[in-house]
Amino acid sequence: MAILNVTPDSFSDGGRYSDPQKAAEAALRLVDDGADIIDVGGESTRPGAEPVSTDQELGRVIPVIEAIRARIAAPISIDTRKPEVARLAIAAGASIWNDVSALTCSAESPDLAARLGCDVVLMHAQGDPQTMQRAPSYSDVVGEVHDFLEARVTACLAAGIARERIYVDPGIGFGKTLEHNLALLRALPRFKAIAPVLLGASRKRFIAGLDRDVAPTDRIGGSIAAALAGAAAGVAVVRVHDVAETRQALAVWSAISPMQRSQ
Ligand code: HH2
Repeated sequence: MAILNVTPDSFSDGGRYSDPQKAAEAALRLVDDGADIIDVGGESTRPGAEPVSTDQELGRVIPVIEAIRARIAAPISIDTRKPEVARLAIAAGASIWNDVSALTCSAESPDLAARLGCDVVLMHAQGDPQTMQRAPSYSDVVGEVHDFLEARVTACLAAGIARERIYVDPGIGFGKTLEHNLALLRALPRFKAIAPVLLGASRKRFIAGLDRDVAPTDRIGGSIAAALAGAAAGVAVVRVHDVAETRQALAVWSAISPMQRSQ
């Protein structure tokens, strides 16, 4: 899954694709690089980010989704917490609702997703983007994230979302310290028992916490290491900025890995 943020303030690629045609060209390049899904986001969820209104978010993402849909057949996902944005994005051609609030932002979200018949990504976050990194705290981070995701899957099934449409995501960097992130990355196989897993570790701060404190664009090596760890743990989808580099690393790793070769 390739990240395409149409925001002025995303932590890594903010401000690059305000023009819909430029965004569609970027999506074409990402597909050429080997992306299977394009994830379009119109609201930054980096720590401390300001929320945007529904109209602002719609104004950013809908023209971009229309422009991509006109040129590319790859599935498009919409990264939003807002049901109205998801509804109109899916009408414009998206088929996946990627929600960092796991469809909890609005009580109507699960019913709407069931009616839309889209795939859903349910991500765990502690707190909201503005405050989540102030003092993340858990008594058992893996157990609490696991139980939250399991409960959200149960709620989504009850709302009528088909099981095969549901993905879960431990939410690396969303209300988590370095130690929390590492514990979750080590526990990925446990989450697979709930639903297929999506992992979003690309260019995130925990990478700088393990090496030198470099800028997001200089975190590609660490991002690839996390993607490979995810693949080894059997995650279904990796959400990344650096598609060509990640694809190459996965191709080499899967050619060498005995587990992959025997499949
Ligand atoms: N991370 C970000 C945004 N959306 N969705 C899922 N499912 N999983 C993630 O880990 C995830 C996500 C944050 O990264 P990014 O989109 O690169 O930055 P920003 O929120 O600043 O736009």
